[in-house]
Amino acid sequence: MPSTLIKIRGACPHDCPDTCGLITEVENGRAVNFYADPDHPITQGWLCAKVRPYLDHVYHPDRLQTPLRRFGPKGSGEWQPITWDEALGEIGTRWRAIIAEHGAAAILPYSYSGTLGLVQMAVCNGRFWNRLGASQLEPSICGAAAEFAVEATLGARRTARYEDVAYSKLVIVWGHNPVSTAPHFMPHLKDAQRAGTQLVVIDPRRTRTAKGADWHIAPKPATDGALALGLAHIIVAEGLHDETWLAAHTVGWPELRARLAEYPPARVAAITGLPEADIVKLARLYATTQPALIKIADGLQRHLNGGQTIRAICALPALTGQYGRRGGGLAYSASGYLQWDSAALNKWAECPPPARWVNMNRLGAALLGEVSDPPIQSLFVFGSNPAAIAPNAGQVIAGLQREDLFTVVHELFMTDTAVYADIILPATSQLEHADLHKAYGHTVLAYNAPAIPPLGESKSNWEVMGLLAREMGFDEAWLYQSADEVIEDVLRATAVTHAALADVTLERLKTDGSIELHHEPSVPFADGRFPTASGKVELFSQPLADLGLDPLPGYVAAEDDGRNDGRFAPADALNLITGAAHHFVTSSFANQPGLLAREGEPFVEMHPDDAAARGIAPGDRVVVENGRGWCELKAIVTDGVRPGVLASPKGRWSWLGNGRNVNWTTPDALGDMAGQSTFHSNRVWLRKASGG
Ligand SMILES: Nc1nc2c(c(=O)[nH]1)N[C@H]1C(S)=C(S)[C@@H](COP(=O)(O)OP(=O)(O)OC[C@H]3O[C@@H](n4cnc5c(=O)[nH]c(N)nc54)[C@H](O)[C@@H]3O)O[C@H]1N2
Ligand SMILES: Nc1nc2c(c(=O)[nH]1)N[C@H]1C(S)=C(S)[C@@H](COP(=O)(O)OP(=O)(O)OC[C@H]3O[C@@H](n4cnc5c(=O)[nH]c(N)nc54)[C@H](O)[C@@H]3O)O[C@H]1N2
Ligand code: SF4
Ligand SMILES: [Mo]
Repeated sequence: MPSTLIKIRGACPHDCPDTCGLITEVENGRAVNFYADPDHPITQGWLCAKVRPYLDHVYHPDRLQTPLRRFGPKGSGEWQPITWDEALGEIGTRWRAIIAEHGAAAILPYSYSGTLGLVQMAVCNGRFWNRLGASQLEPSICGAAAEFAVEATLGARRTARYEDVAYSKLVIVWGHNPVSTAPHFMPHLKDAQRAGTQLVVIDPRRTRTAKGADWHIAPKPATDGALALGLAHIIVAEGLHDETWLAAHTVGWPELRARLAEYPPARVAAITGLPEADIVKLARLYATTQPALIKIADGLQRHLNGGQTIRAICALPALTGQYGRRGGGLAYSASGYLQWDSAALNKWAECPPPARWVNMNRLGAALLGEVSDPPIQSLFVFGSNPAAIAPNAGQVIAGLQREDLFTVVHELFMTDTAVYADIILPATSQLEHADLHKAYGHTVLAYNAPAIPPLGESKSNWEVMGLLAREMGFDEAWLYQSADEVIEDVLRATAVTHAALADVTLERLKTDGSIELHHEPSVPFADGRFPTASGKVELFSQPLADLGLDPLPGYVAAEDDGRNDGRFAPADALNLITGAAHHFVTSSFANQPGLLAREGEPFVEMHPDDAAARGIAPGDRVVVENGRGWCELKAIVTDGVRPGVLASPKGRWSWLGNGRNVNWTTPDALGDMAGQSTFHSNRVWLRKASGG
């Protein structure tokens, strides 16, 4: 009998603002073709280099297919396949004993961005763990400070539609690399450039995005706050600001104006390492080329002073009256348009109050005793790979090696983290489970229908939550809904406060695949209303003052000390930046041979002067190190990074490389707002590897 080919529509679950529409063609239960949904308005029929070969990811020979129990010492890699019943029974037995001795707060779930789905991520982060009374994880590894700073200043995260860049005469992409990290913005930007839009990129590294710019400006890392205030200083000194707009739409302008006196061009040049003339030129360009769009993401703020940096940048479109103009303003995130109803996600009303919050950036320290009373006795990891992606990896791994820590990892692959588990549970891929996706770059909602049956005995996150709930004897119906019932439940609850969802039903999502939600006004803040307490742009923020933070945008020189224990000469320190790799999404896909080949072996970029001073030649093996740890990389010598700066992409798996990746050096100190990670405030020293 001839087999039939069926087409299933889905959505990309990965941590990327584009949330593309996908089509999987299935024959006899096996996915045979995979490509972009031509009808999805953002995707426009093409996928990025990472996800195009997705079937190699789904059918990777290393996919975990059964639950495993460790039988050798922790991390020894000795595993015995067990049944789901055995795995769940063992988890239940261990947890009941831990709860009896320490309380459920001794159990910590750790998850982040393996998938961004409503069901498999948002609801799985909430319901079961809240019912259990487990510790809560503070989700601060990515963009917490920027989210906090933008909301404090503008009231909400809203962003222009990608295609509206056609109206921009000037675009400043500031500490963001959309060629790699928001690829579907790029064709719109390229079209605008062809029509005459000028592009400025501000980044210490000449990224793929910077290579396509009219002007690449490379400041010293973490000095962007001073740069923004310096630009503001010049704009005001030259009378290029919009006094009328400021008077009508902001609070705190007089106070900010007084502060700007502290940022004359000469001082800003000294702080940023940029020529004074460039700062003046950029200020004039920004203030006189309108509409002018500033586009940021999260890499820029992964510094000790990241929150204030974003506050200072947010002030610029206010100063020039660019908020609310099509083609102007700030492009950051669309997340503020649609926030899932928290009660429906979390079911707080029927759960014990939150036990306590553990900052995910402090995982190593938390496991090693920083969190006590009760100490963390069990860790349940899903949708994240903390041994590879969390800062200060040496501490994280020391924590994971604790013999008395009961660690369960729910994963598709034997990751750096799974290696340290007591029990591993096999997880489904996006092609094997249902979900609903909103995006952080746009407002298209997309349903992901399961295309193929789960591989082997793998199960989805939400299915596992139900099994854990049964094991723990919970009987609330909302722990046992199907994925579709969860979607209906959350959609219904969220529609009460979101008019855009009024006619969105699961049925329609299933038929249409994706639905574009329309918000009024379509240009953010075009109605002149900002959802802050004052209804205006809060240049002065009373809520920040109440938290003991600087209520005005400011710049603080905050540098990591590299935990220098006296072994390293302070004058030789360099700043290591570890942003996105083009072919991986953090550590996802960094085990896929085709993508690994395209990315090449783990490398670090350095300026020729810094290489020469250390006797390093291109291609040499080098050690990047500080008091926290070290890792070995291949030297790329290039003027694409400024002197004093090293760049090495994040996401490498340690056990596929040298046993260590860049996070052995990164700091687990917290930033100035919202417990933010500070990966890029990383002071390191560089030397040729012995024998390299
Ligand atoms: N291909 C790919 N795409 C991804 C990811 C990935 O790993 N790979 N990760 C996803 C995730 S989790 C996120 S949060 C987003 C992040 O998206 P982006 O923020 O665009 O990506 P990053 O590379 O983290 O950071 C952007 C740039 O910030 C620069 N930078 C660092 N410090 C400073 C500074 O002090 N000043 C200035 N001006 N620039 C600085 C870095 O050099 C880098 O080029 O991307 C998502 N998309
Ligand atoms: N040095 C350095 N480190 C960084 C950063 C940096 O800039 N520099 N950036 C940080 C940022 S912005 C982020 S967001 C984090 C991201 O860090 P993570 O959130 O840990 O993201 P990934 O590395 O993609 O790992 C996700 C894991 O989830 C698994 N997974 C995927 N889908 C599912 C599923 O449905 N169920 C289960 N159970 N598992 C699944 C994948 O196999 C993968 O191993 O990394 C941070 N790490
Ligand atoms: S990672 Fe981003 S660009 Fe690539 S397919 Fe997914 S959503 Fe689209
Ligand atoms: Mo992120």
